[in-house]
Amino acid sequence: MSRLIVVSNRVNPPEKGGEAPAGGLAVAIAAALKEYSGFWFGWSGQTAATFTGEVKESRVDDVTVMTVDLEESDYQEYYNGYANGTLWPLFHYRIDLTAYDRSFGEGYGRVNRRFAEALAPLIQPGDVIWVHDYHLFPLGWELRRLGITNPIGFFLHIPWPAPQLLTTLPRHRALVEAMFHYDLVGFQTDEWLWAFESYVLGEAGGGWARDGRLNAFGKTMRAKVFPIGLDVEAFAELAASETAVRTYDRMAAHAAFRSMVVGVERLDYSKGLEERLLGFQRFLEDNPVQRGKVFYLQIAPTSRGEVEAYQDIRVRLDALTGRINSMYGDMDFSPVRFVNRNYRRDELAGVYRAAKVGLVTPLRDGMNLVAKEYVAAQNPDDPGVLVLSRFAGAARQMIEAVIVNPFSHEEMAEALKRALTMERAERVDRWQALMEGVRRTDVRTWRDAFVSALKATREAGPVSELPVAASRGWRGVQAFDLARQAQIRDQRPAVGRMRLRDPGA
Ligand code: GDG
Repeated sequence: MSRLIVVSNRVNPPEKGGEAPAGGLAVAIAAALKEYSGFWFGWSGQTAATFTGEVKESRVDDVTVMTVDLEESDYQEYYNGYANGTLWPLFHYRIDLTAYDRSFGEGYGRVNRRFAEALAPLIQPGDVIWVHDYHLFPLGWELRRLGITNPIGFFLHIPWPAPQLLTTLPRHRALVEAMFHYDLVGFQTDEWLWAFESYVLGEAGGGWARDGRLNAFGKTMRAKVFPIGLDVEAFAELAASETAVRTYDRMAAHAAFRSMVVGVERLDYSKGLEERLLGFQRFLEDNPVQRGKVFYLQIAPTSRGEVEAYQDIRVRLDALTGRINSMYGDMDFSPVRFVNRNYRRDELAGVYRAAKVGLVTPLRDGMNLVAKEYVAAQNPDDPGVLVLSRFAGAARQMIEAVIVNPFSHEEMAEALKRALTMERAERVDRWQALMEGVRRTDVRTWRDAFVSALKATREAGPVSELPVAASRGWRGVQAFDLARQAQIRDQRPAVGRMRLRDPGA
């Protein structure tokens, strides 16, 4: 069996029930690597005075990891700079927060070269390489420059922006050209794939080959959708653990007769925390009868605290929380609890289960694993309700959630009311449909689909036929847009078509 080499910026497999903050990416990759031979390569999280390229090998929770340290300037320019100061906001549709600084771009290119130089000697014939996320767009190109001919795939965990946004980025063409040095590029949803294809066709003058691959910059690659999922079994184990049960009991006892609404995410402007608080405030305003009966717990550990835009949100959220609590609180009760700290995953499972509503309302999100975790943690006989933003990739799959527009305080307030007053029969029906989807598209399905598509793309050989000329240019994009929209409409069952029991039946 060929080895699988996973490459991502940070290499941080979550330790069992560990305290370490685990992003969705880390959780998903660790689960994927446990069943394949191979290793996980990337940055150690440490900085050194100068870059040595020395690779350190270790084993964490059954996963072999190979790491390199970076220089302090690498960390500032590549990680805090280009990756999290430029690409993250731009790819989450926040050009107002996007920093365009030449040194960031240079640091980004340098680190990708360094990664490639440190990784190339570890690659053997037959290895399959899987690169993850926006920190490493040019890595495939750099590996090719060093003569690596193995299959290389790339998966983007975050959204791909519409061409109108991407073209604001200096050297956007080079970024897209880099994607054509991979054999396969995966996106979370059809929406992000569609945005990518629009750029390729409209801006880069590319087209489709007859076998469905994309052709541009004199190269051919395949782009496809692979929605990421949960490690459902591991999560079920966590949810049944002693700590989860203890946390559940503690939360349930503490809530007493009140209903708990929960939100869990890294403190990030893309997650819509301010809009969520305003939506909750509106809910209390519009529903006096609910005041004192509901409280909202937001768990939001600090993330990327050295990037300016991240320091600002904390201050604004504290102020907003204080305002709502002073308006709607009582001597012995605060309607909002905002906790800026990290919890263990097994504790989170208990908290999810104790919450009547899981409020997952990002302004833009590649997928969102919290939505899936919330569903997986529920009691099948008396499940809570998932309120989900239409702008999370997860909303393309989880249509049985209560779907909201997080920019509308009214819609958020109505969704909360609906979720908190929903009859048990409807909650059970919705949950069953959601859970079936969470199980069907778990992390194993995602990993196996990606790895086998990567191997198949390589086996398909070079494309001998010319691109389909008619699809080129902006005229082609317009025709393509219409065709794609029709396709999406046909594929997505309308929420109204969902078969639910009559309330109260
Ligand atoms: C990126 C994309 C995509 C949160 N607080 C704590 C904690 N978490 C864990 C959650 C969940 C993970 O972090 C967050 O995953 P998400 O998917 O929601 O979001 P991102 O971190 O932005 O992940 C995203 C994902 O990659 C995978 O492709 O879905 O769209 O942005 O697992 O439980 N974990 C612990 N303590 C906390 O306080 N231990």
